[in-house]
Amino acid sequence: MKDFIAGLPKCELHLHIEGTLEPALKLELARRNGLELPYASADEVRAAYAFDDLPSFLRIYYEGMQVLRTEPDFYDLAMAYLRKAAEQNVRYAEIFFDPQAHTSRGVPFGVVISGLRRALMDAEARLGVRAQLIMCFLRDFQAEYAMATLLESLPYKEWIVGVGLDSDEKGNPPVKFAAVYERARQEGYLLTMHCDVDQDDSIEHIRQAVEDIGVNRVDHGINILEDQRLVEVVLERGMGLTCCPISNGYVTDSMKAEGIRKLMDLGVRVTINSDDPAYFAGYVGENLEALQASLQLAPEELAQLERNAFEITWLPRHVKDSYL
Ligand code: ES4
Ligand code: ZN
Repeated sequence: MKDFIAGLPKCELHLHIEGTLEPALKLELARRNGLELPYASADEVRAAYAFDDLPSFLRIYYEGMQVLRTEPDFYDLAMAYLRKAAEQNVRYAEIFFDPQAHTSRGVPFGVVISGLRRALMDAEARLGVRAQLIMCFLRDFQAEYAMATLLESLPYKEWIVGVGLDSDEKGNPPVKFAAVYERARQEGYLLTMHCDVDQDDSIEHIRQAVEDIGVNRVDHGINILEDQRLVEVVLERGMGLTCCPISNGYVTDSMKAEGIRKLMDLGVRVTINSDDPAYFAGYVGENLEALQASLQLAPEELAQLERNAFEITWLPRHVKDSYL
């Protein structure tokens, strides 16, 4: 089974590039940028990764990314992920980045996206992994800052396939960003947003994302099972969900494998992804292995999960078809 999963051509649709920052690279970037970290080794960095819910994870995630300063830092970050992806037979990835986590510390938008873009181009040429970028807004910042970031992104529009929404969901519902999403749609961006697992208002947030905002897909979104009517809306539209089993186990008390099973049985286009693999200790291959072990999935079911992912990618139809 391990070999089958390793050989399966994969597609990753829920991956925060800042969440791929491995401890060894974190130390190297700190050294390169003349920053003092309170850790002497990669093991010490990892030992400080103590989180059991979304806010405690996010604190460590934002702290960790402060070593990212220059264009080559962002290049090295993305290139390291894409090398890992190639090793796991990931053929295509849609990669989230959080510009406000950098612009809010004085790193220019252009520095962030130029480094990421250069890595994507090199990875396609050298590793055969294709990827596109999705710009996420931080939902715990004001909507005005998201709108300013959207406007700042417009000169780089050709490098960004869509927008997302992440960070702390508590008290930050989708409709807070209705105007931002409307403008993003007008600019030609495709739309997704996080509706994290087991949040205070998960089902209402999913309803807003699907019905009020009209997103093209939902990140996480497993709680949709609480409302049969919404499940039917998603089925009718052929919408996908980007689920992250190992991440679920950190942010809640379980991987939510049974929920994923139910969604698969209902015919929803569920996909399996890694979220923040450097922090949750599992890239997409490990996520598929963990889910398979929990649900006893057959090879055909694993292949279907990857077909779901290729089917809901934001690639032109003819490119999509070349993967299916
Ligand atoms: C995230 Cl697991 C999760 N949830 C919300 N925002 C995020 N950003 C990075 N990982
Ligand atoms: Zn995420």
